[in-house]
Amino acid sequence: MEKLIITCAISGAEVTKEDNKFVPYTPKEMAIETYLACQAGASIIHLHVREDDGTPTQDVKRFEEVIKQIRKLCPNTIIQPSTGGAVGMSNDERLQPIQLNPEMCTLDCGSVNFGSNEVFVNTEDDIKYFAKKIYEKSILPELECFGKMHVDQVLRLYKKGLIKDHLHFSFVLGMPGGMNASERDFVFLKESIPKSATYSVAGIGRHEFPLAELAIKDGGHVRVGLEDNIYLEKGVKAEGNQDLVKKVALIAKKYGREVATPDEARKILGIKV
Ligand code: KMH
Ligand code: ZN
Repeated sequence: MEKLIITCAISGAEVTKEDNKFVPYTPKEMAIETYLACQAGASIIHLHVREDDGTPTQDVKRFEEVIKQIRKLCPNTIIQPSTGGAVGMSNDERLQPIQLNPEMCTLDCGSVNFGSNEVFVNTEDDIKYFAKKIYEKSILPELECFGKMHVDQVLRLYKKGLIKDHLHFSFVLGMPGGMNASERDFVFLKESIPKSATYSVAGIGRHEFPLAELAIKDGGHVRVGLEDNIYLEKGVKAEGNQDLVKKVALIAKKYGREVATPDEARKILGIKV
């Protein structure tokens, strides 16, 4: 089986230090969390940035500073800035980090209920706009799908040539308001994408590790991190992102999946080294 790409979503935009004190806010904290996660086996860092007080921001200058600090410790890690940002941000605000020409970034492929009274809005026109800007810079988008209709949305735009090869999906499952993370749901999604595509899973909360195990067995890839889940196991908080990455690496070992280095991940995803 192909080597396993582990992505670590170190911070997100919503989770706070009150939820888990290891959630990084400052550039230095982000660099240290990245370093430890990469030492544990992560080859991609899914990156949101924050102000020092934890407020989410898509400010390009803040991304630049965080990436500069990360690069000092992890020169070869794949950095995947979020273009999702936080609910309520404008499209151009969200797109700011692509100005830094990262190798990858996220592309959110549909709207979804978020929390109890918010909607994370990604209309078809928004997706087309993001895709155009991302492909203009030859960045590989990770296609964030919170449900089957988002996969269908990708395939419609792919047929029109607006979303292009290589297709790398991220199935973000188990979020209230999104699609469940059951085995049946997972199978439905992964059987819906073209054979030439790759996928990663991101299980939210208690779904993180069961979903990771399904993907590992199937030859898919995995995202973990404090953005998605703050617990190592029921009632035990992770003491940093590296705890979550280590746990996935152990599951991979159980199934004989080797963990990919950043350059191996680039090869699997068709990113030029
Ligand atoms: N924070 C969410 C509203 C992404 O990074 O592309 C959006 C998100 C998805 O986390
Ligand atoms: Zn994110």
